[in-house]
Amino acid sequence: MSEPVQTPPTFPRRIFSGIQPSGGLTLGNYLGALKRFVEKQDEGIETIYCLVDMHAITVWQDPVKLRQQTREAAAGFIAAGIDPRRSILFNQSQVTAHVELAWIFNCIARMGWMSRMTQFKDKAGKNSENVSLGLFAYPSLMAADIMAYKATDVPVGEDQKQHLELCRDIAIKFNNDYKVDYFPIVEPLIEGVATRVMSLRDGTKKMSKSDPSDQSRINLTDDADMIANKIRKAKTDTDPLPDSVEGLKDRPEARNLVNIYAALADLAPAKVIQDFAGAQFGTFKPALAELAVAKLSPITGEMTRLMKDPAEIDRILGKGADQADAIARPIVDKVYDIVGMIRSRQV
Ligand code: AQP
Repeated sequence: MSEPVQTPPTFPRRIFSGIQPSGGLTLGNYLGALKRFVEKQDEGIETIYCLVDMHAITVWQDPVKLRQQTREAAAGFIAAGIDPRRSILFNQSQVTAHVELAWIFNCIARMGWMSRMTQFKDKAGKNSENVSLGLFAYPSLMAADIMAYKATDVPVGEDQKQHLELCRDIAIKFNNDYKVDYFPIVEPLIEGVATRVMSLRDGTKKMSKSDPSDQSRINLTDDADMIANKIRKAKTDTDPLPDSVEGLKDRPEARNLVNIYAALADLAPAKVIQDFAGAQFGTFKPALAELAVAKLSPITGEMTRLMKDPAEIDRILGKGADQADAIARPIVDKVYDIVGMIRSRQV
């Protein structure tokens, strides 16, 4: 007799994503992640968003600044449209299920898998002997962040694609090793024209909050003059804008500015090129600066207002952590059971 065919379980759709409070939020974080987080919330799917402070300390963080940056990031989320009544918003360290599951995943993930992570190689550079063990294990904690909620969909920028593939590998290996269908296999949601916003100083490098040059990025806390000034000074070539997107192929800086414009205006890059075909940067940059200020100023203003009441931000994060814990705790407790740990304390 043939074996009965097992249909894999279906998992309810749940969205999880996070941002490190390792500096101020950038335009890259906004267009590649935050703006998308708001769209997902507005689609009515359950959304869980996390300020991943445990990830942030994989690189040294000043404790006073870390607290400040975490509150500022929370303010950025809310100002950008995350509604704590409709999404769960919290900081990672308040929900211990993340690190507990990360340890178990450290025992599932293979050294070879981790060694292939390009973000580790980029961040460690020539100094790999001297970076923290946490930086190496970062993708395992990221997999735990997602799997602690059995999240099915993870909106991220392009740079996180490899980490999500690793998350899938860990979930598959866990399910196989323990002969269970316990964890879903996540789908990365890498969508839109701004999945990789590049540095304003070098169109081949990702815009990053930890880049030593503040001129390389637009921060969500920058005022209108700073935004306009950074865009005016952004590196470009000397040619006018082409009349088709193909003409941007070998022009990384020009392509970056066109993509930023398109993402901010919710237009296709082809439409932006159609509107600005043949324009010099002397014309395009002021238009981009005007658009960026119009889109970002309301967020900056709201962030400034929210930051005046840090106790309220802490209250929102605490309430979100309670809600997150209520989902993650039973999921991680069941993992202990699956792997064979005795859990006999009376609580
Ligand atoms: N330049 C970018 N373009 C598009 N998306 C981006 N993201 C980050 N930079 C860009 C997306 O933002 C989310 C949160 O990222 P993160 O802060 O957790 O870590 P990161 O990707 O390492 O971002 P940074 O700014 O480069 O941080 P540092 O400098 O601290 O390492 C992710 O979805 C990411 O894809």
